[in-house]
Amino acid sequence: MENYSHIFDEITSKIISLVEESKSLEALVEIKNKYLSKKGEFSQLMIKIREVADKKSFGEAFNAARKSIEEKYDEKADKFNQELLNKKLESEQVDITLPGNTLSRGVENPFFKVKKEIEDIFVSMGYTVETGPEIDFDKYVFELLNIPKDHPARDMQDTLYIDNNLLLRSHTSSIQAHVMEHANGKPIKIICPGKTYRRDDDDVTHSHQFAQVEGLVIDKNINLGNLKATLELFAKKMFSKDSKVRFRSSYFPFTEPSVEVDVSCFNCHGKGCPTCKGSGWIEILGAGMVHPNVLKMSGYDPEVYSGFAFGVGIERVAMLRYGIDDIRRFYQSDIRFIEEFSKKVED
Ligand code: FA5
Repeated sequence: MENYSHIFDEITSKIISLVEESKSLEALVEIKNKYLSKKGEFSQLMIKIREVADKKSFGEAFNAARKSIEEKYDEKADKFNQELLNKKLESEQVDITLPGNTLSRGVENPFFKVKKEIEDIFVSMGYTVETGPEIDFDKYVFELLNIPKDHPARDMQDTLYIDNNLLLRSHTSSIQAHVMEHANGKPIKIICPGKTYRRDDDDVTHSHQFAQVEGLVIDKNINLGNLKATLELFAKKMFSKDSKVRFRSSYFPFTEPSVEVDVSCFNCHGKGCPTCKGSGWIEILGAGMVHPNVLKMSGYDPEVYSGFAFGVGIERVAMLRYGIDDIRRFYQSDIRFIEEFSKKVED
């Protein structure tokens, strides 16, 4: 077995001392290109293998020399890389004790807060939540609710018509009509929140676009007492434990009897104050027993089934609940209003 290491000794120690003396990563790379690349001076020595007898020993000597160069090279390259990293870390140092940028927390608009609270109260009483189309057919908004064409009650709920038959719904009672149509004469216990539209002049308590929550219960033996107990419970949960409700007779074509419902003033508890304009009561919704014609039109036998319905304005409830003086504040996107409201909630 021949020993060929002498062929590589000189160049190996030359390259190793160049590597040791190199002052930068770039200089190191230059050495690599010059000696160790495919065409490099060191790599080219391999060609001599053609001339030697013991090719195995030659290859081993070549590889041993190459290994010792590479070890030195890697050691030096690691040293340069570590120096670079240290420099970078020093220049990019972050003071983790500095205070961070604070993000201001969003606050829920009182409208959505109250909508959710109303839903929660009725869901806890076993109601399910239904929705319906905001653009609806005349049939559902009026006719199935016992308001035929040319009925004077249409004047109170004038709205935007897309054509003779299609319109922006003026109340959420239209959702009742949809649900009853698909219930196949079975009992119903639902609430229906949603946007509504009317040709009303905007003022502090009226908007041309507002929201209501409709309630509808249909079953055997449903009576006005059930309606009163339900709304009383709603008022107690929504406003205050000692809230009372008062029924005043009213008129809606789709209920008989019909009532306007007042809640005892949560501010003065019935004594009379500016909030309730001195009366001790505040009107919050319209309600009544479902009219026999409405039951019949949707396939219920009024001799067997009865029901109650109510419709409450969400903004009006929110205004009473949080002392908001103008309904238009809900739609003006004024951040100061929301901030003011967030203070009230935290108080
Ligand atoms: C109705 O809309 C009936 N559909 C309610 C109903 C349902 C009665 C089921 C019987 C049975 P009314 O027009 O009174 O009724 O409106 C009901 C509530 O919506 C009002 O009490 C009020 O809270 C709110 N509301 C009505 N008009 C406006 C308006 N322009 N802006 C804001 N809220 C309004």
